[in-house]
Amino acid sequence: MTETIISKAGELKDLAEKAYRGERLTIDEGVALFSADLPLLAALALSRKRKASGDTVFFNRNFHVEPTNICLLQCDFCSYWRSREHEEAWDYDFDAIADICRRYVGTGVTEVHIVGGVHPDRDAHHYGEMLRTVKSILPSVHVKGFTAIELDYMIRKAGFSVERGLEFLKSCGLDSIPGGGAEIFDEEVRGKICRNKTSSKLWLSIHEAAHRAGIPSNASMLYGHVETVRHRIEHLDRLRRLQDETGGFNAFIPLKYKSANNAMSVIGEVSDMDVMKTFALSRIYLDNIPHVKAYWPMLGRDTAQLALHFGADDMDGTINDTTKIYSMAGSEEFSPAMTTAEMLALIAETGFEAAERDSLYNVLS
Ligand code: V47
Repeated sequence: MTETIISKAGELKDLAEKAYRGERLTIDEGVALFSADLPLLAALALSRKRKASGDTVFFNRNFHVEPTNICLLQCDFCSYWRSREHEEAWDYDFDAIADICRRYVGTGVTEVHIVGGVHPDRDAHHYGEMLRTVKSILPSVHVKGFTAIELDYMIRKAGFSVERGLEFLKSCGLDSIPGGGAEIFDEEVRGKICRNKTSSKLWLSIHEAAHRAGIPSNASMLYGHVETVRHRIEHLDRLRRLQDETGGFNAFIPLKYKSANNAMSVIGEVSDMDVMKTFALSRIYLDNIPHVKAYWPMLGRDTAQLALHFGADDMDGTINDTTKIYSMAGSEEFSPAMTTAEMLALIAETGFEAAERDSLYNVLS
């Protein structure tokens, strides 16, 4: 028994030294390092974060537009989707979206994040018009819009190839693509939690096509449900391989499964310790994605602060109470909204230096 522990400690020491030197870990090494204790993982992740962004922690001023919660896919982990007939379903027309955007004219907001359900009737022409509406009201605001899942459906429905569809949406005002819809890339796990969803291969190929078309993107991972640690590291590995080819990912967002009000609630939620280990491994393993995001509306403010000590260097934005995805799934942040002053104070409290950024991580004065 003692011998096993000593030999494991020896193996972890070698791995920790390798990670500290900034060398690439293999999948097996990533899985092994996950079993290291928290202080070691925090130290390694922080050293990697400091090499990427020094003491800076980024945030932006943003809001969300969630055009509809009507969704064909009906994923088991999702608390947000409703059928068309449901009394809690919503489906905004362009006037409603224009009204939301008008609230932000002259406020200093730099980004709108558009994400919603896969509505059966909507194609890329519809969303192109939506992008034009947003840009007609907020011409200089960066539109980070539509997960690869939404894009897959709307582009096919319009009869476009992926390349042509992306080019069309870019011409209508799409500036970048958010990281959603990746869930977990293992197809067997995907079959258990989101069986109707676009495959992992297609998710990756849409991001690849976007990068080649000059549209940067983010990537996410939904974890803490029925997957194993190996599935998580394999997920990171596929992202790392694509990033080697294209360099188009700006940020990675680990998203802990939140269990309220959905078909998988019985699973419950993983501990904060698991959350911190996942942040650390994300930072250590993804040596080529510059930013790791602690998405505070999902984590809650305190846990997001803690994640900054485990490799995260970005808090996402001020949000202004415009997203429902996480509050519907049971997040502590029921109406997520922060003023810039609150965001600055939250980051300052952690000992890091806050920097307001644009959507491409240029620091704004
Ligand atoms: O893909 C849905 C997740 C994602 C639950 O790119 C859930 O900057 C946990 O990706 N528990 C969409 N997670 C949101 C997203 C995102 C968020 C913030 C910033 C960015 C960015 C992207 O939300 C979905 C899914 O993985 N999600 N339901 C749930 N119950």
